[in-house]
Amino acid sequence: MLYHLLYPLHSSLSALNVFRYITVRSIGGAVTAFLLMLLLGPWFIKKLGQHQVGQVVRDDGPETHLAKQGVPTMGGVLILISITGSTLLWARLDNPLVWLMLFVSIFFGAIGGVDDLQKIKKKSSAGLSARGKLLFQVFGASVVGLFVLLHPAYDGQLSVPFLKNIQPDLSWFYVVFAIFVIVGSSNAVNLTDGLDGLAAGPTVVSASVYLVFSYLAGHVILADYLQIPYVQGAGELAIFCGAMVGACLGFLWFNAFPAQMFMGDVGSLALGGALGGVAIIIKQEILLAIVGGIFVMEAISVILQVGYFKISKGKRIFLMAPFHHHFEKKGWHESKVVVRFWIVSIILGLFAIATLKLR
Ligand code: 57M
Repeated sequence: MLYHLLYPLHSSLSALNVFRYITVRSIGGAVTAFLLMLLLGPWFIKKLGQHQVGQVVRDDGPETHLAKQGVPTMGGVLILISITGSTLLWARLDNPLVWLMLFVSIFFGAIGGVDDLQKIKKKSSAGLSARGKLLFQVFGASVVGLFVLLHPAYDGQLSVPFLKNIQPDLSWFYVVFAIFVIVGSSNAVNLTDGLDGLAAGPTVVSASVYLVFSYLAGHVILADYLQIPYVQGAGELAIFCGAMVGACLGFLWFNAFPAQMFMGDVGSLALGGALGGVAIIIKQEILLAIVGGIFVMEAISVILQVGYFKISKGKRIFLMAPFHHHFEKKGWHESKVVVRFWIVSIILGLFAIATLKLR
């Protein structure tokens, strides 16, 4: 919005030229979202408490989690408000990619929000049915699928990190792949969100990396130089990613151990869906498995554990899945697990950036 309001005045006041730059607006987006979280956080936590929007904690998990009963949840609503408000303020509103990403995050957030409200109302850890949730997620991701199907820039080719000359052509199957990436990413972040700061930290890292890649993908000269796919208008998604970084850092302020609020499914499904959406739109799909390696690892731990549990009729690979519970059960303090997962996430993020030059 600021671009449309202030940039046209640059001929009278040359300082307003800065609103042309994506770099400046991305930083503006991050700082605004962060401040929104910080300023509204205490009021929001109080409101959640007054309306008894508290977490229902399962009693079959690590014992330390029983103390978390009643911690205000659905902080994801504030994350979504900060991301949306900040993006609307700093991004160009004539860019369809920005609106598509806002739609994806709000739609996935709404699915999670309904789930959270049902759990709170029933005072149980069971909300929407898994099938119902998946159906809505597939529907939301199909909107992106339809976009890439109809948009001439998306030809079904995949970008493979390190192997820039190999671009497998998925043809029409790319749409199914896109839906899989978005739904998978949304659920993987959701599974990861089980310890204070565990989902928000790696999301900050992933969104930061995608901020850089969005900027480069939208820059015709840099994209060509680095041999990454050029996507017209993708640069504006750097502002959306910046808003995600700022909002998650602001959320971490309150979610750091011991958490004053949880994000709820409204936050985790939205953030995961948004990361998957950006990965598809800027054509850096496979990179998500590297940048979001923590989310992938958590999801795989659940698949392996549940699969083995069924085949072996009750035996387990990990002490408990998702993976983070395994370390808690081994006696690691929650904060130790979280910080170590962050370290791995940062290393993976740096590795992802390195793919720009390595091949
Ligand atoms: C939701 N939700 C947290 C909070 C957060 C198939 C199965 C493995 C699924 C999995 C599952 O349901 N995962 C997704 C995880 C919950 O947090 C809420 O949910 C939101 C995210 N969706 O924002 O609102 C609890 O997580 C803790 N938490 C924090 N800090 C945070 O910042 O401490 C969350 C955020 C909160 C709080 O305790 O109550 C969750 O874990 O429930 N299921 C599981 O994760 C369960 N695993 C399991 O049953 N494993 C089995 C195998 C055979 C499937 C096994 O390994 O034996 C575990 N979850 C819990 N207890 N709580 C185990 C039992």
